[in-house]
Amino acid sequence: MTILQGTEQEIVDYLLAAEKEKREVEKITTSYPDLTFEHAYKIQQKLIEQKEQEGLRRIGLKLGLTSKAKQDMMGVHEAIYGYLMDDMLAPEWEPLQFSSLIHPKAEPEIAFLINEDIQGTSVTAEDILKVTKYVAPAIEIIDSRYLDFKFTLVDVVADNCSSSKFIVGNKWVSPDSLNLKEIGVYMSKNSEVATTGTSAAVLGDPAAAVAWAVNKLGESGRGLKKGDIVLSGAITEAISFQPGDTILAQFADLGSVSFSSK
Ligand code: OOG
Repeated sequence: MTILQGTEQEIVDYLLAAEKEKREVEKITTSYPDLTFEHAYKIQQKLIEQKEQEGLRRIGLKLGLTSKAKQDMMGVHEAIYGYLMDDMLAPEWEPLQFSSLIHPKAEPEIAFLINEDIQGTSVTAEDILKVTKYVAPAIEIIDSRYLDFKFTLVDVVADNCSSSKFIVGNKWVSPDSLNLKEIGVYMSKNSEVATTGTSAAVLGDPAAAVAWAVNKLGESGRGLKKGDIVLSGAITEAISFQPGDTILAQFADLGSVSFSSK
């Protein structure tokens, strides 16, 4: 698994420039068709380190491609993960600046607030629930840096899994008080239902999805830290929006979360 040091840096610069300049770019596998999944995570790591050098802070993890439907669409059998940085957390009460994004889409997800460090390679959903202080309704805004949101698995992993912004609702509840596998969700755009789903779409159980990610991190001696937020993966398809739109995600037992774009 050798990749030229310069190539990694070149790709990181290319992706960060696209994000900062808010423009779509051709996917990296067009120029580097031999990149592997392992390379993609190395590039992602370097991209996150560069963001840290620029003053941003890691505040958690996000999962992607957790639903069977999305995995089938991409022809893969595994979920993916990326990092959440402090500038991605958007408050519910402030309009989201559309002009700061490229071609964003919204997805309803369940957020986990982790209350104890956890690391390992055989972590279970039960272990995750034990270290989760609260779960909360969330909307993730994905904004792939690639042209028309078209990419391969390698491209999307290198691009920190399309991470861009996220909004967490204000109802935080203990995971003991609900059945996380059966939370019905609908998401509306301007008060019309845009999509519906249930939390079981996330690898059968969002806590199992978080356990999957912890086990993946564990393979390279990493884990989750007390205070981390984890977005456990999209429960429905992603919905596009435009300036002026209001998106609301309503979760059974968990309340709602919404944002407006301007
Ligand atoms: C990749 C990220 C998707 C999810 O929850 O499935 C994602 C994409 O851009 O589709 O975050």
